[in-house]
Amino acid sequence: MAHFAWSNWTPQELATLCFVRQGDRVLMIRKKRGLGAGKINGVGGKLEPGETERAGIQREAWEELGITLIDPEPRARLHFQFRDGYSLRCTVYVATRFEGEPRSTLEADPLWFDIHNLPFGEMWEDDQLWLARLLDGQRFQGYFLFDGERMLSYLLEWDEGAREP
Ligand code: 6OG
Repeated sequence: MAHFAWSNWTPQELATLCFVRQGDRVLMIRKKRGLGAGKINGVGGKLEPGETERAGIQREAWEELGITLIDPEPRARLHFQFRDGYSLRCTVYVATRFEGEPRSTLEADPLWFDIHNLPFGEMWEDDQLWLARLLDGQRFQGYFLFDGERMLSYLLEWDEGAREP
């Protein structure tokens, strides 16, 4: 990471991600399409042109699972630089409530996990560095360098003091 100039970084694309926490359970998806197909992740995806992040995460939750998130709260920003030149910034939300019954769609299958037994072996490599603390109410900025699916280096900056489970 030492040789990457994050200060002048501008992402090529913007995306959102949301993890739904209800007590000790977390709602995620197995993604069927797009970047990270086959992996387990939160609902989310790239923003459409002119779309706000909040509208984007609601659209993705609806398209992927047929649910409407209630008061999703932005808690983190992920900055991804890939070796081939692609770059993506992703805002991560946590929600505790939603409307509708999660169902499988062409884009995703819903999956619930115990918060103490998250499926890191089937998730993007960066998630194990931050997901438990995020679900515990902490906020952060993350900077990650990837070569395809392999994480080469990372930097996490946790907000001091902010904690709202
Ligand atoms: P669509 O192709 O579905 O948008 N995403 C990542 N999430 C994590 N946790 N780690 C990564 O490491 C990721 N790369 C991409 C952001 C892609 C979706 O996948 C997420 C979006 O929600 C590299 O439109």
